[in-house]
Amino acid sequence: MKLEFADKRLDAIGAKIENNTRLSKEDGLVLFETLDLNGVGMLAGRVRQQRHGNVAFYVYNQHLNYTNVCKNRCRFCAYAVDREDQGAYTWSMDEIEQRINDRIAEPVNELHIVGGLNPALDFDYFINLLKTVKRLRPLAKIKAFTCVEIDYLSGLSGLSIDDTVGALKAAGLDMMPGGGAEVMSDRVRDELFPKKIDSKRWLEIMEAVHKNGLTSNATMLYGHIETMEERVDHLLALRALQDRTHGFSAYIPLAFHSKNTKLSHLPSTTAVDDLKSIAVARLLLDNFDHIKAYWVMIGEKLAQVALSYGADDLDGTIIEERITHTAGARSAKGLSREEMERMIRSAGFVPVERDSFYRPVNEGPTIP
Ligand code: V47
Ligand code: SF4
Repeated sequence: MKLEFADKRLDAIGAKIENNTRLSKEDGLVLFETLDLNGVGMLAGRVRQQRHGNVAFYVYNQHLNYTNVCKNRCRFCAYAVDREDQGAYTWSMDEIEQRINDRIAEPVNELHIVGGLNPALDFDYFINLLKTVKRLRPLAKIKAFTCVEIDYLSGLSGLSIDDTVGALKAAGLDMMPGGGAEVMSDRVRDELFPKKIDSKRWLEIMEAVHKNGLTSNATMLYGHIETMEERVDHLLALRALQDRTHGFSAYIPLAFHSKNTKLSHLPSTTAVDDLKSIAVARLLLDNFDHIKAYWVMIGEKLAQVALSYGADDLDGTIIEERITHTAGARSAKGLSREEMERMIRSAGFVPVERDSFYRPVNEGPTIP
């Protein structure tokens, strides 16, 4: 069926998608700049339907943010503190064990583990962390550490990136989350996160990780000072790396939350921008299998709508998310499996609980 667009520039983009012609940077800019949100959504919804039919994925997961002490202190981050600040914490192995044991009766399939760059921790801490989690949850997958942490751990261990990843894998690492790239622009980095690794290093580490046989996700932090061109360049850089490695599993746009950050004067992202960020990604990232609507950041209600705008995954049930909630997110702290499935069903999709590799799981396989 031919789609009708309010913005006629979408006709040519629609024709390209129909003919499996890759979209260009100019197409990406049109998609971000057009006011025809529904037009972009129809295109993305159709691609999503072709790839995944009526299925919408979610994972039963638990977040562990092992420390909020971070030497980078990015200007957009409300979560990180200095060691001597009130509220600074670093979990010992006993505390990590306690947190996992608190939910041991629940069928957690994935542990999502990230934290700050805390100079008080040595490489053994990270190896023990993975081993402890694996011992308590042998059947769950561990998705841990962004490229920023991997770079830091390579410095701590004195090992190459390949050997660092090898040591973490041997201790239990199964895959990597997508954070840390923020927006791949030197201009934005200079202003917002000058101490963090640059985009060249992020891409280099991701490439090494993929070549070491681990899959990962990719993200983009949007809705602060970035331009539309910087957004498109970021997506195209991810697409180019994916052409080489095929190691990315999902892409997740992350809506900036400004509360308690050095950018607290900036307004929240709008629903239109949130939906467009999902839909444009679905169209530009033609070599990514999955696009996630991260309900923690855009709220449960908009995440439901996003399933019709290109997203096929709502991420997880998530227990105890800290990074976005410290920055003012008003979404729930976690959702039950029933709530997740109700959200998906009432949006017109069929829920499929998955593991970290998008394999469907049956009820409760991960309780040791
Ligand atoms: O890299 C930090 C972002 C990321 C703020 O791979 C903020 O499955 C919004 O990467 N407002 C960490 N965002 C989270 C992340 C993630 C989340 C869910 C799933 C996956 C996955 C990965 O959070 C950081 C940074 O980009 N962040 N501060 C803030 N104020
Ligand atoms: Fe540290 Fe990550 Fe926060 Fe930056 S975003 S200050 S690297 S915890």
